[in-house]
Amino acid sequence: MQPTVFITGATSGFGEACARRFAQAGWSMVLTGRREERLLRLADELGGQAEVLPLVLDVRDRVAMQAAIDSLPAAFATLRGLINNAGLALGTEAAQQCSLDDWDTMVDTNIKGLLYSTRLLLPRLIAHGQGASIVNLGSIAGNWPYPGSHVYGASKAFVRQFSLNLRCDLQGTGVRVTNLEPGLCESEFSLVRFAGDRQKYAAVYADAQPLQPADIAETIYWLLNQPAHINVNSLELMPVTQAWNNFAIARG
Ligand code: NDP
Ligand code: 8X3
Repeated sequence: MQPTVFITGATSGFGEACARRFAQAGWSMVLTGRREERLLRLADELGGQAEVLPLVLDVRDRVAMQAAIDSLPAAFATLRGLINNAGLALGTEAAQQCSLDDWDTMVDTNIKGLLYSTRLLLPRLIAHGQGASIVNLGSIAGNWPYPGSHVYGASKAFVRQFSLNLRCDLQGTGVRVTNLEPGLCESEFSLVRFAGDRQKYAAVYADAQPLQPADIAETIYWLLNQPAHINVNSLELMPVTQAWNNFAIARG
């Protein structure tokens, strides 16, 4: 039987790249996201390589998540992998200028959505036991502060601590947990962050040689294929062109 993986947010960026990488290796997969047309097109495209179950789902909808997961076909009774990838940043304005609605959306998606998929799928990962893996998409924004990161960065700091805490509770089950913490990576992430502004989106990546979604997918594939006795607790990666800058000092 082929190994199985459940990927949240498979309609673009890292999630889509993971779907392609795992399909190439013949893994069975559940792919989720809100944009139905994209999801079905991807499932159709990859369906020749692997067993693909597309689920149109909003990770913020706890009732729908529970219903969909409860109804998973028998082939997904046990899961080898969960890639908690669905997430977003909204805006880069200073905290004192930005919208509470945006903060709600980031908390509901990046924190609560990830909690729902994790809790609802844990029994299936534990049923698989040794070798099962959860990869949570953290970020460098959860490790390092920068202006305009406020709730986005804080949501990723939550994901980091939750990932480490999960490891304690899962000890003895064989289930591994990794918090993956990428830096600048070219995807629709910045299009979403800048509310569809293509100029701002392009400026983020211009001449920067950012990471690419395929780089992240390859890293996640590597993580899920490490020998079963190894747990990579956290893994931070950046493009070579990205580094830290000075502390800021307000003068006058
Ligand atoms: P994309 O915007 O390309 O992809 C985000 C994915 O999340 C989409 O498939 C989107 O699908 C899905 N998603 C968003 N909200 C929801 C929701 N409420 N319910 C279900 N799915 C949802 O961004 P990336 O691929 O770059 O980002 C993936 C993850 O990686 C995010 O958690 C992000 O915070 C993190 N990350 C990104 C970095 C980057 O520089 N790009 C760096 C570090 C971390 P749909 O809209 O169809 O629902
Ligand atoms: C995305 C990376 O640096 O834009 O998580 O916050 S960053």
